[in-house]
Amino acid sequence: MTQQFEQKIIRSSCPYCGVGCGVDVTTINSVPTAVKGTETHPANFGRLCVKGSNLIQTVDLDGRLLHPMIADKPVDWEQATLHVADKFQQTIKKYGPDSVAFYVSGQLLTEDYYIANKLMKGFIGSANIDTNSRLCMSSAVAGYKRAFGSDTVPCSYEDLDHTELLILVGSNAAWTHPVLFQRMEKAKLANPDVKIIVIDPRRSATAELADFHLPLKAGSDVALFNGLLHYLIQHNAIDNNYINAHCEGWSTTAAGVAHSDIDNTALLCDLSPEQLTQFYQLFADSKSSVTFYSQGVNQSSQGVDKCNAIINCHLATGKIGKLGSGPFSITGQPNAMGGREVGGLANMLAAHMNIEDQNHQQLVQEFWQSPTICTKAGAKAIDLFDKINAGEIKAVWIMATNPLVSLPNRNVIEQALKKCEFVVVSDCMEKNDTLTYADVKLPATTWGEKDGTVTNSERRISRQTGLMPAPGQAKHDWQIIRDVAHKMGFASHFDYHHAADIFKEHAALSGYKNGSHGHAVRDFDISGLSTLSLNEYNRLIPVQWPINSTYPNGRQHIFDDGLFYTPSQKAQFIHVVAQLPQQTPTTEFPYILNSGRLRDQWHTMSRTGKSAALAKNIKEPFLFINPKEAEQLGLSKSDLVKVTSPYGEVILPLQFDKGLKVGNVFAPIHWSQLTAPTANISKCFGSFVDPISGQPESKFTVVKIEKYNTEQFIQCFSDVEFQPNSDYWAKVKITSGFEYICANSLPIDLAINWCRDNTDIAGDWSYFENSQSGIRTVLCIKDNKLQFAAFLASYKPEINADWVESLFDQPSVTVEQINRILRADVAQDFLNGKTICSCFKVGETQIINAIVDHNDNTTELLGQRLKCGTNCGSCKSELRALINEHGQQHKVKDNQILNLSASNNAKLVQIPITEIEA
Ligand SMILES: Nc1nc2c(c(=O)[nH]1)N[C@H]1C(S)=C(S)[C@@H](COP(=O)(O)OP(=O)(O)OC[C@H]3O[C@@H](n4cnc5c(=O)[nH]c(N)nc54)[C@H](O)[C@@H]3O)O[C@H]1N2
Ligand SMILES: Nc1nc2c(c(=O)[nH]1)N[C@H]1C(S)=C(S)[C@@H](COP(=O)(O)OP(=O)(O)OC[C@H]3O[C@@H](n4cnc5c(=O)[nH]c(N)nc54)[C@H](O)[C@@H]3O)O[C@H]1N2
Ligand code: SF4
Ligand SMILES: [Mo]
Repeated sequence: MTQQFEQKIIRSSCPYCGVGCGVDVTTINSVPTAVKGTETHPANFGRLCVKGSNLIQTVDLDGRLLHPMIADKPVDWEQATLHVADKFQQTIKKYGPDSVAFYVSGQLLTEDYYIANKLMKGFIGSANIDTNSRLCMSSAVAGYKRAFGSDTVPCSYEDLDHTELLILVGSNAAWTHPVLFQRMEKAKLANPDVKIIVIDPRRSATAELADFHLPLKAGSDVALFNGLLHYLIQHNAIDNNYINAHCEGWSTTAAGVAHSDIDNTALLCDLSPEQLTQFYQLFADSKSSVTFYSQGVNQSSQGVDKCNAIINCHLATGKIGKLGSGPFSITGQPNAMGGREVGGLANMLAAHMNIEDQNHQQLVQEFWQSPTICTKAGAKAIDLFDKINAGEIKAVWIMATNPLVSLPNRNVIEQALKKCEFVVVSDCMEKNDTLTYADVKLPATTWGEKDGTVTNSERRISRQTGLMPAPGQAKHDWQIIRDVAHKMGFASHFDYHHAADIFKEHAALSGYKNGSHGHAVRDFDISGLSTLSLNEYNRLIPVQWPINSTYPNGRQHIFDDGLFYTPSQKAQFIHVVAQLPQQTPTTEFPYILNSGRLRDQWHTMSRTGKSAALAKNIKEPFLFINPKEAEQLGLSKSDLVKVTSPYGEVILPLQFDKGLKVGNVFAPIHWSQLTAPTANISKCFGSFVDPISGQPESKFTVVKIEKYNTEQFIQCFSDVEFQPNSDYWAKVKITSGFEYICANSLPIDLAINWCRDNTDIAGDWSYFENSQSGIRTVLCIKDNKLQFAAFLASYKPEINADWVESLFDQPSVTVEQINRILRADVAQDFLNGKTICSCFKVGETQIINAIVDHNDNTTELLGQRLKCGTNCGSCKSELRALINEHGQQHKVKDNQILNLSASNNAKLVQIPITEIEA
């Protein structure tokens, strides 16, 4: 019998960030084998970043949850959904609708999200449905709503191509929105007059592209933008016509910044008056500007005010609703926007309607024909878990998020989940920190299997498409919710057979009683998509909302007519007052801990953690500290430190980062109980939230830092996964196994026993002590195949993982290779240092050599020589940083003037020839 061979190219979208890139996936017999960016998708025009490029490595079934489970025993779907429905109904009957809650995710598709919200708000009758987007963009939503009367993102990616001035505030787009970042880079290359400013207390990878970086004091953004407004007023850079025609609240807001002069602002922001003037003058002089903001703005106890301080400056200069201008909140998750559209937050109704507006309540109930409708806001994320702790919420259903790792104050969340009478978790993975506390585990499909739509940061709706069948008994989230709704007695209202049925209903609701003759009274109107056939839905071309009879093909510049969605149709200036973050450093906790993302990992690593390629750049968590500060503390690179806040503690290796302000440290968010149990940074953050949005202050907590003493570091490579007995350990994937980095003070005289006891691998074990390097090596070989290798030393051995991995990949190893590993004698080809370019595996040492030896002082020259940065381009910021650090601008022959800053406006500094290296 000949085997059928079916190759297809299926169009979908990337499941990671809010850029929302289109992907073309090649499948062979329904197995995805290759991925490339969709040339025609307006979000990426064919580009993908390193995460998108490595998607294929993440679709295996390792670790997947494939059966519904009750109390850790597999059950069938009938039992599982009946049990969930019964428990929820009993709880509601006994304690009322507000005794139950859903905690969902911006990583659900719009269809999943829509019916979860419908079930809770229209049928259970509570608004206790909140989402991890609360931690992500709820401040941005509240900021827009205060200013525009609606949650409308006024910008498009095309604005980035046409702006004169791009201001990135609290955004590390080089790592977090890489494809957009490359678009910014391209715009600057095309027009060198374009200025880019990065506003971030930390010199991030994004700052490498900037004309200048303003390292403001953490949390001082309101003061900075109030200072800008003051400057604009003082320098007659205000658009009075625009203000008079289209805005309200100007006089109070203008009067409110009367004291925000340069000197005061400089003090509040810890910046020099010159730095401020440079920024302010550019804003005043530029005809167009985009302020692109993300978590450095949103994740703050003043997040909403930060947003309005930014929006105020755009309104005051009329820089909104025009090509190349606007306050652009960039969303993180692939479908944070879809969640906003369906009303998936506890303080919203569906289709951007207001939860406390009686007309809207009536309208939604009428449309849903529902027995009830919520009439007040439900519990926002932090309150939701507090209410579980207080015993008010007794049953919770968590979907597509891992709150134990991502919510602040882990100890409190853990306590809540332990206490909660009934915890249901829908996830695609078998294990995560939150699943540990689930009474019921429901196996969900994930990217590659799911079908539906997502909306990206520029309001563009795209299809995510199933590439392969659901594995095991996994079901789509919408199917799981539908089945539970049926069991709760709401079958006729949840009669959906395909995601398209839900989408069309959602689209119809957005247009329901929404103005007449195509003039929508509510911003979110996609009624133009409410009659799609299944075929049209499947072939939906990415389109920006609104989509209605006035804008059948979408609308790019939503406020181009100067009309807003407030009762007066005027935009609102909001008077905001700068405040300090909720905590202040003390003698006990003298440091400010900031947290955020790394280039190659996604959140709690449930997906990116499967990719060996993505583990190459940074493979363990760190506490980044300014080297000067480390010196004062007597700490050296790669020491372990204990970081303690008033809320919890973590143990992390130290890394130096000269780009950190003194007194500030930074740690990535990605590690959990499964990957580095002492490194979950959310333990250190308190439950401080913005009073309006409820978004936690995840960028600021006070901490103390102490050296954590250990005797030895162990770097292990293993065929099998294991739990190292170690004070600290971190795990990453290699192609055929795992790499572990451990540190402990166990008396491991018999290192070989430690390795054997921990892994339980049966094979031939051998041991070697290299007296020269001090590295002790333990090996296990079975049938000539390498099973395990560990390198132990009193310092971090940092053996090149590519080398060991290449040996693991071989069916058998030679005696010479065995001897080499025993001596920890890395083969010559692998002495390249830390991987910088993951696509072509180009190491730091190679890059530095090219810069130093060949004077390759542009990313293009490095790319020509080593190929680095020429595929996805995600590493270009690091290439630029290496050029800045090692490049020999100093190799100047004559007494030349050196421009020490990338900025054309920066002061030129004359360097005497004697200080210049030969
Ligand atoms: N590689 C990768 N990309 C991602 C994600 C991921 O996990 N990995 N996650 C996605 C998601 S959900 C999100 S929300 C986005 C987040 O995208 P970003 O917001 O760009 O990323 P973060 O690293 O969280 O934080 C951005 C910056 O805020 C700065 N910051 C801290 N405090 C302040 C402050 O007071 N003021 C200012 N101005 N800046 C401050 C930090 O130093 C940091 O550099 O990324 C998305 N993209
Ligand atoms: N200190 C600190 N904390 C933060 C942040 C920070 O910057 N600093 N950032 C915050 C932000 S912006 C965000 S967005 C959050 C992110 O934090 P989380 O949302 O908690 O993190 P994820 O790892 O994305 O969790 C997604 C879960 O859904 C599962 N999953 C994947 N696909 C599907 C699916 O289709 N269906 C179902 N049911 N499950 C699926 C995955 O296996 C995983 O367990 O973290 C927040 N926490
Ligand atoms: S920028 Fe990268 S992670 Fe974001 S959608 Fe595009 S490919 Fe995916
Ligand atoms: Mo996010």
